[in-house]
Amino acid sequence: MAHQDCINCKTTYGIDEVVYFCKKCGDILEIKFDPNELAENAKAIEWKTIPLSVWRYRPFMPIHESTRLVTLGEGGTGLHRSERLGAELGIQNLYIKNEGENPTGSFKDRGMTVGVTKAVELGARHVICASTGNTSASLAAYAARAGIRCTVLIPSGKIAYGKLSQAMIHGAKVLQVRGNFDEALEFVFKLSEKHRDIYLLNSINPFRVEGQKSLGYEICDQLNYEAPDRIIIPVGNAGNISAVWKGLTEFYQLGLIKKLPKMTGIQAQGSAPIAQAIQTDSDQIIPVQNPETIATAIRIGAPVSWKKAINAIRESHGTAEIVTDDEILDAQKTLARIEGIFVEPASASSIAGLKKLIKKGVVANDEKVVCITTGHGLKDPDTAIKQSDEPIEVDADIGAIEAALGLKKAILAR
Ligand code: AN7
Repeated sequence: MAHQDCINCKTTYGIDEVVYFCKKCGDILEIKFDPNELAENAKAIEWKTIPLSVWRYRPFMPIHESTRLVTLGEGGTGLHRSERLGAELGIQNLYIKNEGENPTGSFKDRGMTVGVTKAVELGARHVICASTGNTSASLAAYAARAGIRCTVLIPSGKIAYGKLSQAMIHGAKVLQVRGNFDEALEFVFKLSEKHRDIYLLNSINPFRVEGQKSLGYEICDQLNYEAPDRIIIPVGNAGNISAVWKGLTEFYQLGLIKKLPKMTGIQAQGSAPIAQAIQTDSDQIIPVQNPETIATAIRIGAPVSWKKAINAIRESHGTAEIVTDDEILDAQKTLARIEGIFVEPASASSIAGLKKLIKKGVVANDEKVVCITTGHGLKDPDTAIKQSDEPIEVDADIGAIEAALGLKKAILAR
């Protein structure tokens, strides 16, 4: 069976042990499978019959066979060939992996279906997370599905309304902490240590990472087991880029893909400690005290999975880029207008990052690139409305409508 290993000192913990940080050195944990076991499990996958989804890869998930799954049908999101956007940006082979197509509208559902399934398996009746929005929306939905209690802590300041409405309607207890995300996260760590009956489901939870690794598997599956040259991902707490890399390396070790893509992380200016560490070739991050960006989902100053992310980027010979709010908004609008894909600002950072990297000559025009868009545009309708033309109010009269559209007056047949 798989086990939980400390990413630093390699201390091992059992798969059914409730432990969030290494008891020896305090670092975060990851699930490790014995490579032979993974190869054996791969044989159990019904590749031909089970559709694309997180649970297609059930034998690669650290969940007991008899466990009932808490699922809403996650994964299996579209990988959209984007010729028009590619032409606009100057590359030939561009794909958008649109994670907004998940049940609650973000990639978080991949991790939550596994995380909440594990929570129930462990007997938890109360789950908690801190969130910039999407994690709380997803956890609230899966907790409702499982019939267990849910508490979410969100930072003060602007929270995208779509996300907040989801956490609220699913019946989570929503606390808005007078502080930023990083502070809210510290509180949920403390609460779950102090009250052992509350199960922690932030992205340091390695079972969530296992669910999210399916995003890496799925991209390869959709490209016929030919990995792309590069995968570009918005980075906040850095759980996702780490998870995708884990999935890719597992497929590589199994011989299912022959090469590994360059992992490319994009952060927003004002919240970019990982990109800064990569660009300055540092082995440490300098946390940002008061992170700011219009992309509220990734307004995170002290990413907990930074070590895993830096490792993924360096090992894969990838890179990291920083984009401004204006670049993010411009990319959001372009994607919506050229490809018909509406994503929230944080998600558009992957497109903004790609544009910048092409301009800098880092991304070559013949690379096969997959940009991951992490959350649906309806999550944050305010930002979309602010940068679009307002509806034009007209009289209920054909002439008035024609005038507003700049059409010639209709010539009525006699
Ligand atoms: C749309 O919901 O951290 O690098 O608390 O919602 O894995 O943190 C959200 C993160 C990118 C960054 N895009 O992913 C939360 C939260 C969207 C997001 C990210 C988030 P990570």
